[in-house]
Amino acid sequence: MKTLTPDRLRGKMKKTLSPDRYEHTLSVAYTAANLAAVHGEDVTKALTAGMLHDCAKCMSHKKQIALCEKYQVQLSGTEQAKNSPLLHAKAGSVLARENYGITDEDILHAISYHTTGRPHMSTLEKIVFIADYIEPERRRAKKAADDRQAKRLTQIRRMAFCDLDGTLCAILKDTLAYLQERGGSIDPMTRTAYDFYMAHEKETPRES
Ligand code: DGI
Ligand code: FE
Ligand code: FE
Repeated sequence: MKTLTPDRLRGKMKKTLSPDRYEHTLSVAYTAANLAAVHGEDVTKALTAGMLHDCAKCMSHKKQIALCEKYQVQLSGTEQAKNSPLLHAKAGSVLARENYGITDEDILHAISYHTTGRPHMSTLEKIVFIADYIEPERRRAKKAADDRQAKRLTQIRRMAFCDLDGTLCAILKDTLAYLQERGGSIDPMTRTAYDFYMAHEKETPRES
């Protein structure tokens, strides 16, 4: 299968996603492209990953599970739970490969880990994870229940263009605090990613 251009993917996402989710997707793709330009990453890869990061979001839970089973994707307990906010990342990565012809492993990993993060993320993975959190539509268009309502959004948006690891720490910290406040089950990968980047930040203090 031929790899589709971001332009073709945009048309496909418009057809498969809800209007709000499509707007969010465009915002993530363009935010990721800007972050890529600043941080020396491939802009087209960032656009592609951003365009596809939520491609499975509007599929039923049952179909997402079936897709992951078919391609033997390992799922954690939190990912398998009904109404899991995490499952679409793993299902989306499979869909990107099987339906949209993406073969670039870095793009596929960026989709897989855009919700939880993970230790040792590539620059592209960090960019997609961060773009998903800071995109300009986040506060406006998303349902309150699905929105972490980032307390430090202005600060985090500014930091994203100069310090990817510091931004990851801030987002993971606020996400864990939000989940703890709401009694949400924390996936081991979210916790591991947080511990990894906090330790990493302590080892490499930034100047000023
Ligand atoms: O798909 P989006 O809504 O654009 O955003 P997303 O994929 O980053 O995340 C959706 C939700 O997932 C968000 O409200 C935070 C939540 N989340 C992140 N890590 C965990 C988590 N939820 C649970 N239950 N456990 C986690 O470890
Ligand atoms: Fe998502
Ligand atoms: Fe998203």
